[in-house]
Amino acid sequence: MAESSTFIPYPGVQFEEEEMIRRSRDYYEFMNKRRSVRTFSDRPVPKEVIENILRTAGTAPSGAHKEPWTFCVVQDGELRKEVRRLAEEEEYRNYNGRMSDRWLKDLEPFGTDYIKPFIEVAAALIVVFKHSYTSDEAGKRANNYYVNESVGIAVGMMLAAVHNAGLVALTHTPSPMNFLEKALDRPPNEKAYLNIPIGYPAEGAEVPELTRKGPDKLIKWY
Ligand code: IYR
Repeated sequence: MAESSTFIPYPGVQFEEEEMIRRSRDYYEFMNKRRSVRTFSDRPVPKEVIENILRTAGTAPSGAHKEPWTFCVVQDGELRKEVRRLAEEEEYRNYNGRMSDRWLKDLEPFGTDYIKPFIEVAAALIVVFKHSYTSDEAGKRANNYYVNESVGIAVGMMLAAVHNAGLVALTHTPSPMNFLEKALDRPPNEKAYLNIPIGYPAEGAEVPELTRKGPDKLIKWY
């Protein structure tokens, strides 16, 4: 919406109840097949596909429609090598002292460690930045609202779009993540939020066996 409060008719979609039931079930069953994958193929993905996935993320709602996000697509080999080096440096310290024993135990079923080949291998690395504030044209600071919520929703929609394209992703959280701001030369209002390799899964990729909360645990009706 522009500065003014112009309203237009909602141009949305509607379905008959029967179709609504079918579509909602089909979509759940489809999304229930999404998994985080840690081993990627280096097979390239068309630029148009990446762009469509990120445009989908950009349809997310945000506080006061400030759209407080930037999605950086990193494909350059040298830059990815550097990002991997910096990420592994932090992760090494995480796995060797910074994470508690309990945390390490909780991660055991997932087989993660500080070595992160996917940063270099996957078709693209999507580094998501949140805008803690925005600078307007005059260089004046403007506020953003509910930034974490907004960017989290956008990333969720991005993950659904990746799955819809038949690709896989991993929400990687090197911590601290500020090395990404420097490596990608982002402006001071942008803070790294998530590092998300996307692409084809490696041949024979495996994922940990897990179950999801059923509706009785997931939902409380009042
Ligand atoms: N950031 C580390 C550790 C890690 C933490 C959680 I919580 C995970 O669900 C998975 C990994 C890493 O990416 O290896």
